[in-house]
Amino acid sequence: MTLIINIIGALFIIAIVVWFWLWKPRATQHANGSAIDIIVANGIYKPDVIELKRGATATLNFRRDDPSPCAEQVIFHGLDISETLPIGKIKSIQLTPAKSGDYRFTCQMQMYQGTLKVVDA
Ligand SMILES: [Cu+2]
Repeated sequence: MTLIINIIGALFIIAIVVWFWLWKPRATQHANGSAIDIIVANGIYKPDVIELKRGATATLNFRRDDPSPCAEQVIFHGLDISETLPIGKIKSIQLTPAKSGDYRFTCQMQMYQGTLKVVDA
């Protein structure tokens, strides 16, 4: 009996380690001046890493499926953009990044997190 409990405990610890430290869902999408769809649900932006070309106008189509107030706003840090996302509808945000670099985009509480990678064309 003790052995079984120990095994369950060990599996639990492994699951926690994998979940919090090892498992990093990363889906990079390249916008390249065109439109890109981003789903807002279950605490993550999907995709959460988006590559844009500097100086090119990209359209980010946010679709918020998460009705909780947490997901209501999206803020692009360093780009002076913040928008309110309606539930279940597409919200298009256009941006033309002038400088290359990484820009974070988050909800107002910074629980949703994503990165815009602006690269030189
Ligand atoms: Cu939030």
